[in-house]
Amino acid sequence: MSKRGAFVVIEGLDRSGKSTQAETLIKRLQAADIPSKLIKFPDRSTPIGKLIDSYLRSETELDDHAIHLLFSANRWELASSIVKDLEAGTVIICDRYAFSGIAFSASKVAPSAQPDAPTTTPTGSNIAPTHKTPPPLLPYSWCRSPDVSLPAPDLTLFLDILPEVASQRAGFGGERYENQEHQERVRELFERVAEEVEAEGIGKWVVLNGGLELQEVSESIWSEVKEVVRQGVEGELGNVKR
Ligand code: NYM
Ligand code: MG
Repeated sequence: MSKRGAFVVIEGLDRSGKSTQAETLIKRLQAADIPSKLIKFPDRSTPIGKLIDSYLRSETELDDHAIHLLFSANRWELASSIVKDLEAGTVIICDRYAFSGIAFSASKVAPSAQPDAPTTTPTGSNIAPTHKTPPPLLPYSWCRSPDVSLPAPDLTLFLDILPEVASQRAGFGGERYENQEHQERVRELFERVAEEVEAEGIGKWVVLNGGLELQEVSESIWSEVKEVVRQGVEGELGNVKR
């Protein structure tokens, strides 16, 4: 069996540098004459992607379940072309994937359940604000389901950055979910996703320091991918598991 292209996903919080790094990486692959393609989720160009874009800009309201399913459907729209490209030997660099879908949706909480809002007991006495994580709007396992069976990445690079650092970067706050509290919960959810991916043993999950200088991050990415993108992958493409 001939080798296929590697499926590499870059994940992280908003403003963690994913898009910049994905572009740098694809240029490097092209300069090395390695057949490669850059894709991004959400893909805002499709009809489903346009609904997602409008939701993220707060131009439309959608039920939390519905938007979650649309994000997943947006991946399913491209799933067969991803498989085709990988089998043809093309490396796929993917800016966000199903892991963002799980982490961003499963970290949603009801506005009234935001931490730090002092609550009042029936007797009128104030309860001190707690920093306990409020209950999620969508169960974690429900959030995972729609992406089950999608092609699984061979390698996921998580650009780790502290939410307080990300929130200081230019452009932060323009879209839904771009607030520090949500990003803190997203980061915790990503940790859970990472543990599960590692336990499944289907693809590799690597955490890289996204707080370094651009070039240092690019180099750390390159040292993780260079072998697999040059040599291709021997085994069959995996699937996202339940
Ligand atoms: N996002 C992204 C989700 O909530 N679910 C998903 O499945 C995906 C792929 O959309 N805040 C969120 C993460 C981001 C936002 O992504 C838009 P980007 O990479 O900023 O365009
Ligand atoms: Mg963003």
